[in-house]
Amino acid sequence: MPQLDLSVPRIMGILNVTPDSFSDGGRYDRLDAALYHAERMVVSGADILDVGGESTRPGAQPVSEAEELDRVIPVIEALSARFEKPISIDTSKPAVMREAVVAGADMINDVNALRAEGAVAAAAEAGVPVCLMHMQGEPRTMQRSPRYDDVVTEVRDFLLERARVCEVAGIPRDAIVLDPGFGFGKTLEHNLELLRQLPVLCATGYPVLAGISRKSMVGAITGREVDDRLAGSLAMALLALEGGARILRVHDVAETRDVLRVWVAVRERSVAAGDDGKGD
Ligand code: 8Y4
Repeated sequence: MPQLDLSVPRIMGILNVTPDSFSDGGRYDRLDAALYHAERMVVSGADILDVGGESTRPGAQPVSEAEELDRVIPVIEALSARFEKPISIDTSKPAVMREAVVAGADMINDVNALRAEGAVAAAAEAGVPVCLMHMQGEPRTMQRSPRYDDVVTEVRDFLLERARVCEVAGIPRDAIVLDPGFGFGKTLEHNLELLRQLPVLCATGYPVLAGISRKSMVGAITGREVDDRLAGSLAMALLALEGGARILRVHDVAETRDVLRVWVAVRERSVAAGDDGKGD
């Protein structure tokens, strides 16, 4: 990864720029709220800021290209002017990928693994790293009846196939991150098996991103509503680190940073060596 050194695991902070998040006011209100939240995450130790303008929650409605651009571009411009941190753009739309990178995005995070027409070419031309995520079905209907013969093999083979397509299009091998897509067309059992077998995905040689924070799998295990899933999410984050995850996509940056510090101290012995774990 040219932009991002993954010799230690990194924290990706989630920055949703959707009308339901932070603010129901006008555009400046929304920009202001997003910048405030981004600053909190940077101070808390986020290594990457993941900006998303389309809700990908189960059952969510799609948003138009114009609306998505309108939401994310001003935020990316402001973030890249204010902070040194790499910015990723959470989108499946080629035009949003292109414009986001022009505005200052350093990475493309696509829950659709660049399957939209023109997305692989847009990412290759943009020249930034990509995160390819596995999803069965589409957000509106994916949780109705997820089925696999062998979830780990199917997810891995899908991701390797997408990585191959990217490499053929000219995206360097070291600019590709894989993600099993927790909660995207998966039952609790599928999610748990993917977490248990995360080393199988890591054995591909590509860095692996895990997005678990506050998701329904945490709710199903703990019986907690979405705002009370911090402890469960942190436990899952630690398990993902143990399984080899190199990027954690999270809401709660400060708390996850402490989990990462603990993991680094135990597994990499680098606290006494003066590494503060912030990676800078
Ligand atoms: C509460 C809040 C409960 C949010 C659920 C959610 C991933 C992702 C999402 C992921 C990558 C989400 C954009 C779903 N999840 N990108 N995006 N990996 N790479 N739901 O797992 O956070 S959105």
